[in-house]
Amino acid sequence: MSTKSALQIARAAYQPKLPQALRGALKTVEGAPTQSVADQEEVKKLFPNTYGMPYLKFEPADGAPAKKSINAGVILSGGQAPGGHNVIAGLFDGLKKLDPANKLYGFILGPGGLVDHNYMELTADIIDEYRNTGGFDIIGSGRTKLEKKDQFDKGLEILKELDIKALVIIGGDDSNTNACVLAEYYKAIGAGVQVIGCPKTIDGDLKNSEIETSFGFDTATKVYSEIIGNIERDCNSARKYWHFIKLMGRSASHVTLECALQTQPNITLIGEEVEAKNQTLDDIVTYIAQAVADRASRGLNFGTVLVPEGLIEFIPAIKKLIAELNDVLAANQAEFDNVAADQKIQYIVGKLSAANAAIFKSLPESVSRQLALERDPHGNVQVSLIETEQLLADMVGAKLAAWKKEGKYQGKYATQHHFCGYEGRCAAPSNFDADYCYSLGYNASMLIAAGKTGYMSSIKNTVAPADQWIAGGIPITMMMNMEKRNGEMKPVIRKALVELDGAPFKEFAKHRDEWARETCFVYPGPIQYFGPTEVCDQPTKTLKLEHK
Ligand code: FBP
Repeated sequence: MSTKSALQIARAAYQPKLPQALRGALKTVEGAPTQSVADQEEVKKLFPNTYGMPYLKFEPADGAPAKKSINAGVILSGGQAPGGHNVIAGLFDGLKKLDPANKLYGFILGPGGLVDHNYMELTADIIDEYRNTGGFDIIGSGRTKLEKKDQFDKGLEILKELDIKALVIIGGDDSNTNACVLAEYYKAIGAGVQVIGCPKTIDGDLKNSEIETSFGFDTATKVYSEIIGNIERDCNSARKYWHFIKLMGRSASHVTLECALQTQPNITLIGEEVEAKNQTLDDIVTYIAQAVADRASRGLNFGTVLVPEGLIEFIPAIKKLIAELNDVLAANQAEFDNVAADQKIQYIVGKLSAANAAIFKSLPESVSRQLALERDPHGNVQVSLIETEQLLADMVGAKLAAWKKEGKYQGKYATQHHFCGYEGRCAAPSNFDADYCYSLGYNASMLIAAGKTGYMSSIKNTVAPADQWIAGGIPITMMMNMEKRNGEMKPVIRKALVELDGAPFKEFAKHRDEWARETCFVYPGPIQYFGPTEVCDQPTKTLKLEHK
């Protein structure tokens, strides 16, 4: 048995809070039938058995709590997010409440575990070791894409063997899209297996009118904000560096925006705004350089810059390049696979339009390789591996040097670079995430008891205290639209990007000029697990502003 820290020992005793409706007997209230967010006809055709189902809400009821004998399986899919263990603990406790004989099986290392029949039974002893801890190490996670019929059939073999009648997939937009396809398939063939999704991702981009936030966003942004605050304090003490800090979040800039609201850095880039303003890389560099020069003119040769991980994909010219790269790779996959490794880049350049080929060649080689060659199994560019913070810091330095020659800038410019990513994904969940995740998991067991499939576990009203949270289920097809993937139109959950007319962005935009000019840093400090509620139990600023 591994040695535990004092915090781990104290934290194990924490009892996560549940919404009122999940604390005893409950009844299921059906709402209006749903429609997909767009492309209704196409989505309906692809999901004839799970399209149009109603919203569900659980309400407290009189009488004895429900009973149901059923074994379930659980999968952790995609990137780690704080609170995953509590989803599993909540699911386990809910299943045992339904019938102490119910069993929960975990599939090892993500969706691949289902296909490869790699599993373990999760018993009370194991679950107790992981309550309120960060990480996904209880069963591990993976990015295998569950999308083919033979994978579904292989999975069904083991589900039948273990007498599993319900599967809970804990994942982001891609994984829940796959959960939905799986639910549809099992329903269509009468497999008798329910599939329920849970909204996970630190990126915060799996949300909509019914899913207020994905779990992990709260804890990860608090960890990053602590680190940024510490850097800001160092920056304001030494007064000699510009710190460029890249923040995780593959596509949307929610993580960066939330951290900016918490720490008030000098400059924050928001990918969605870059795209809306049709900015080039040079526009971004000029914007930062001007802020640096302005502060230097007042003797302030230091500051902090927040850079969202997905920035590069939002620069319109690069977005167009990536779209053409995707089409080129999809159309020529077989031939491309046979091209020698050192010829691949040349091969791609030869297939691109002249405009995109020129942009491609202008990028540093490390960036162009990432864009063209190193995709994850879902076809996503692995932006966490692109050193945008270094690229921007260097380009700003070059611009300032040119301005110095022209006599437009006098100042000192020295930089430091940081990447806040993996250090936040497995942190011990904040009270918010501990409660939210446990509720999501427990709620999933109630959706199973209600016989539902193709639903995502939903907990709403999350800015209120936990006992007032609203538990229920949202049909996953409701979140779908059609998008181009690997050269083909596919049904996928629509990603939630930062809305430029939304309250969090507007709040940031109201203050950013002052934050750039002055030094308005805020130092949030570390997550607190014990103490006054205003210190320990606050949801993110994003959530509060969105639900003001
Ligand atoms: P999910 O969408 O699977 O939750 O992953 C989020 C994320 O942490 C992104 O922010 C990041 O770009 C990516 O995973 C990194 O992936 P990997 O863990 O494979 O390096």
